[in-house]
Amino acid sequence: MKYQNPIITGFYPDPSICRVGEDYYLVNSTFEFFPGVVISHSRDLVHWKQIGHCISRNAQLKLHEGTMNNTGIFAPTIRFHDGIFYMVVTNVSDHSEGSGNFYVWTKDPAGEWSDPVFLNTPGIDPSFFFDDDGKAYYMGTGNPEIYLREIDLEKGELTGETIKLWAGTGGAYPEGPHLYKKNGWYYLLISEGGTERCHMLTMARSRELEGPYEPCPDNPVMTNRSLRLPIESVGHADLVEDANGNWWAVCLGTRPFGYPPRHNLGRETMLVPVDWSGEWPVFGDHGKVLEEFETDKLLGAAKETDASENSYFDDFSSERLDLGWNYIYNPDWNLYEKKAKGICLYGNERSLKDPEVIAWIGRRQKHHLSETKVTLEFPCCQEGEEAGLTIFMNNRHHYEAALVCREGRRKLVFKRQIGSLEKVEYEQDCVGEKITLKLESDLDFYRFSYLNNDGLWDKIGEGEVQYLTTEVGGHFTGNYIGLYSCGNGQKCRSGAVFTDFSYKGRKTGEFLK
Ligand code: 6LW
Repeated sequence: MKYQNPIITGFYPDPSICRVGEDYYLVNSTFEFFPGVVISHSRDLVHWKQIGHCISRNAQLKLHEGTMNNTGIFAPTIRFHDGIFYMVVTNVSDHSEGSGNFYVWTKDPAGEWSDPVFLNTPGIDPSFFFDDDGKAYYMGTGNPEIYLREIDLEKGELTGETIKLWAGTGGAYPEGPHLYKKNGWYYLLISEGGTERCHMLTMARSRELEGPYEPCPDNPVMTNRSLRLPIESVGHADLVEDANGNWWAVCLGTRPFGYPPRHNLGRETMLVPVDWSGEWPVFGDHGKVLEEFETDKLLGAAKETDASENSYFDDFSSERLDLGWNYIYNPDWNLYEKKAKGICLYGNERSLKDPEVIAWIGRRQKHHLSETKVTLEFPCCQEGEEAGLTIFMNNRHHYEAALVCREGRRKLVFKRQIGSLEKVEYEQDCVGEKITLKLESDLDFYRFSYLNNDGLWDKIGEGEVQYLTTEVGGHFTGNYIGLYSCGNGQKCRSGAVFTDFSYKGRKTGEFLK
């Protein structure tokens, strides 16, 4: 059977996985977006369905406003032990309140998770390890060594001394540690080289938990660096043994295009077959991660697939927002009102270019080739107030079609922000309060249009994809398709009601044929 990578497309980085019987659970980091830490479920490792978030309440997490795409929720680890799921993670910020390493736990991964238990310990990329003797350990990135400390999960306290395990093979940023026990050996898996093009996985093992750890003679055990494969930057992996005794790794990777290569969908989740019949695991195709793997080890055909993968429609009639929608930073619930069919956004005094809480909901762009439509109703009569559809990497890199009140008139505009450059490229009086907008994407352009009175799409502008890529304007995240409203200096007087949101995505390969 063949399967295709990524198994989860779009901005789903730093995957961590655990198995409970025939069920697999996978978590991804979420940075400044809320709710925090996506959790997905699968029965066959290839088809995943989001079942919730480990952080769904404002009280669990304080996201600090400021620089986007590189603060907030970094790499989580998920583990299951004695009937309880644990998710341990870092809230990265310059501020002390609510930042640092913490864990949450639950018996029902699709339900609510506990309040955070903070662990006063440095570094990022925390992980838990449960030894056969019942002891639990915390692992994190020191500088440069990966370190280990015993933890008392009942008390929520680190108890043991800090033990330095391994500093890797000499690559930059030894990070993302996970520990596994097999055949009497402790195997330590880490990433090195940084999350960009030199990313790699390395391994070391020891007979004793505390070490000394001897590196694998074949390090790096997995990398796509300098090969120009369709999937690049692979690393930050976690291993899982399936119910039949076969091993698999999930890792992050990117799909760059153009020259020099750039990517706009963020770091995506890949699945890698692992042959661990020998002393050391062999990852993928001789250590490489391919777009397609042929394997006879996969677990039957998928019964449960995520229909939202290729197309999605939301008339916002359900009681709660679908799990795929996110907010920027901790949401201010006063900015949102649920309508019978629609969601109403009340812009605050801020602008789309402010790295702060604004009235914004967004879904990840999951395919290079996509089409999004949404209908917006916005009276828009106070100077400066604005609402629209945006393709959004961060507050400094985004393009949008919007209704804006300028000089007392309602205008349809297309504008772009690239770094500190801002430009309105289209502006036209708009008679009605209601408009249907469309955003199409391919590898070259984001194209915006609106539905005219004759039922035809009128183009209003386009912007290059390359300026909304990680290499140009981003950090650790990928692009979002966002609906927003903002007052640009004063609170909006009118609410912006969005209805009939649709998204369709296509695989790049299919399009290119
Ligand atoms: C994460 C680190 C990494 O903490 O990128 O690729 C960082 N790996 O392990 C942010 O996702």
